[in-house]
Amino acid sequence: MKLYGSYTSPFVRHCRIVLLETNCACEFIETDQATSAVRSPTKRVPFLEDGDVFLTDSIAILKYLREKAGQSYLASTHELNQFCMVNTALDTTANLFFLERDGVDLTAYEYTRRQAARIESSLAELNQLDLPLHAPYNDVQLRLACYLYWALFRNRINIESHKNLQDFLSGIQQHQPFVKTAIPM
Ligand SMILES: N[C@@H](CCC(=O)N[C@@H](CS)C(=O)NCC(=O)O)C(=O)O
Repeated sequence: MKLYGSYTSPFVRHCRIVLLETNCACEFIETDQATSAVRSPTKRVPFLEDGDVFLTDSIAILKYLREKAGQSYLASTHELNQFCMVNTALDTTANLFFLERDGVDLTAYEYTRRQAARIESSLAELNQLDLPLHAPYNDVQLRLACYLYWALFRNRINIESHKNLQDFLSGIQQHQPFVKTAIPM
């Protein structure tokens, strides 16, 4: 099995955490944007190869890895909805990050202002979740931690007024699979 990705991507990190949690043997192949543009129709990382299986989105990859290990994945509608909310905030934050890096003034358009507002309202809602302070963590919580860590690393969000999120993030920074997949400094 081969996982293609970068060490900074929060989507890839979630897959790497699950590989560690499930003790699944997998080669990690560091992949830049030029390579993913050629190798994957989505032109993004992560993507995964396992014999005849070729998966091009972290959500499918996570389902594949959890099921291979006999574990459940986003089993309830409620959990799936929470996952979607975290993922929407992550996707939106990543889009604005790439747009700003390409020189777009994010305050100049109704669309980008609405994206920024979506991030703030999602963070406020996520701060209301019942979040654990130690393992075990489910895939909603792992996704949330990968998102918060990356968005803080990229200076895209401020969670000073969200104490629940801060405490959750402090706790998960003791979880070995999370520690071992930290963005290299
Ligand atoms: N929905 C995808 C999102 C993956 C994604 O956005 N990956 C980013 C890296 S963080 C990427 O490869 N972006 C390159 C681009 O958009 O050109 C997933 O969950 O795998």
